Order: sequence, then structure tokens, then C-alpha cells
Amino acid sequence: MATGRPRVVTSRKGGPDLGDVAGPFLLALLAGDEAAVEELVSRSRSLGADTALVVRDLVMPALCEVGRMWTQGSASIAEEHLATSLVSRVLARSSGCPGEPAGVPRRIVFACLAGEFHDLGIRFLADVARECGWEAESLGANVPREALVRFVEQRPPAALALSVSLAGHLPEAAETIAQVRAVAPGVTVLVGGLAFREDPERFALTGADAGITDAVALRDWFRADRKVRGASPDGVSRKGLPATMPASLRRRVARSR
Ligand code: B12
Repeated sequence: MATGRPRVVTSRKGGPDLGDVAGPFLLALLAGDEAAVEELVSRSRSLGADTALVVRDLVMPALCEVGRMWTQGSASIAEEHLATSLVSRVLARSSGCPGEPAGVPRRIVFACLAGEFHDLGIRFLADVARECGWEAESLGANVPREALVRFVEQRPPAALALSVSLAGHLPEAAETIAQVRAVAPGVTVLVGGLAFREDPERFALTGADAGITDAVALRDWFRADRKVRGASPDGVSRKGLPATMPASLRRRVARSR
């Protein structure tokens, strides 16, 4: 396994306080009450929360609680599945408009490694990326290593974001990242997921460029990247494309990264 130290980006406090919404949100989720879940998410948005904050302060605590109830036998697998699919549907419907990119839009690919079925995190993170003006592609759960490496080689993104929930998948993460580096050395590799939230020291086992703890930390990483690469004051991007060019045209011209 690689032992390089990735930069670790953690979540900062701040933003609207969703404390009053969190309890009702969990209850609505457990009851499978989609209308109530939807109403609570839109209430959070009207308080000023973006997708990153909704995920960190509403969805994560609720799903952790569902997981705890599941392991204690007070929620069934069916109730866990109901909560997972409900929250995923509501968030997909309610996520904010794609943000304006700084110059040429950058592309990020999200994936879960072979054997990893916890893909809910990357579904939400793809929405966070779009709100931050990135082009996001999500390959979903259980992506075979060979297929992932070939995909990145053929269509190298600016960033590859790998999600690891189970610590047993860390060797697979390290091997995948090593192979990605061999075929696409310019790609920035990010890792995150429950395995690292349990023990941030594990970031160092992967060989990634950055370890990112949650949705808000990822949003902040995008913001920092934007500052570094923002369009120049005359509105001409680093690749010489006018920042005002329509997004669809810009995408066609600058397809690769
Ligand atoms: C839903 C769920 C499932 C669903 C997943 C559905 C889906 N499509 O994702 C299903 C039913 C498939 C499932 C299966 C299993 N699960 Co499960 N599951 C959960 C549960 C309840 C919620 C997970 C979740 O979605 N959380 C919400 C998301 C948003 O959080 P997240 O994934 O961590 O992502 C956030 C951050 O980590 C971060 N992030 C994540 N990835 C990345 C990547 C990058 C690049 C970045 C920057 C950030 C980032 O950002 C996200 C948003 O903030 C948890 C309970 C818990 N405490 O987490 C158990 C849990 C994770 N599961 C567990 C287990 C054991 C299993 C099974 C082995 C059960 C079994 N016996 O079959 C299988 C394993 C399947 C596999 N091989 O992957 C354990 C793991 C224990 C451990 N510490 O290893 C948990 C903790 C339950 C428990 N308490 O025992 N599970």
C-alpha cells in the first residue's frame, strides 16, 4: 500500500442551524413520509442551507441513527431501504441549480470501488459538485477496478473521487489509485467515506492526493480550487475561452478535463 500523506480537508462549522429540523426529519424518514421529508428539506433550504449542509446536518445524522437502529434490531432492513431510497429521491429532486463554473468547467468522476455498495454518499456529492459549477459523473456502486481504470484513462477527468465505507476495502483503494496514477498521472485523486470518518489515519494508506471528510469539506475544497483557478479579471479563462460562452458550447470545446 502507498503511504504518502494526503492533504486532509475537514468540515468547518458555520451556516444556518438545522437543529430544529433534524428530529422531525428522522421521524419523517422512519415513517416513510415523503411529503414531510420534502417539506423539511425545503424548509432547510429556505433557511439558507445548500445541499452540502443538508447532507451533513440532516441526512448523515438521520441515516447514522437508522443504521444504529438496524444493528440493534429496532429498524428492519426494509425500513433502512425505505429511508435510503426516500432520502435519495428527495435530495435529487431538491438539489440546487448547477453553479456557474469559473472559466472552463472542470469534470469530476465519482465511484465506489469493487465490492463497495454504499453509494448514497457519492450520489449526494455529485449534486454538491454540480452546485459548485463542476461537471459531475457518478459511476455508482461496485465498479470493477479494470473498468474504472480504463474509463479514467480514456476520459481523464480533473478529479477522481473514490468512496470507501468498509475498512476492508482500503487495499482495493490503494491498488486502484496506483493503477489510475500509472495511466492518468494528471488526475487529482480524492478519497472519503465512513472508513476514514472512523479513523482519519487511514487516508494515508490510500496514496490519494486529498482525504475529505464530508460534503461540506468537499464543497470547501471546490471553493478553494475555484479561487486558485478562477477566470482572470478580463473574463478570459485559463484555456483562452471567454467566460461568457454558453455552458453547452464550452463543454464541447473543453470536453476532456
Ligand atoms: C444505507 C446503508 C447500507 C445500504 C447502502 C445503500 C446505498 N445505496 O448506499 C446497504 C443495504 C446496501 C448496505 C449494505 C451493507 N452494509 Co451498510 N449501512 C448503511 C447505513 C445505514 C447508512 C450509510 C449511508 O448511506 N450513510 C449516509 C451517507 C451520505 O454517508 P457516507 O456514505 O458516509 O458519505 C458521506 C461521507 O462519508 C463523505 N463521503 C463518502 N464517500 C466519499 C468520497 C469522497 C471522495 C469524499 C470527498 C467524501 C465522501 O461524504 C458523504 C456525505 O457527507 C450505515 C449506517 C452508518 N452509520 O453509516 C450502514 C453501515 C455503513 N453498513 C454496514 C454494514 C456492515 C453493511 C453490510 C456489510 C451489511 C451486510 N451484512 O450485508 C453491507 C455491505 C455491502 C457492501 N459490500 O458494501 C456497517 C459498516 C460497519 C463498519 N464500520 O464497517 C454500517 C456502519 C452499519 C452498522 N452500524 O453496522 N448498507
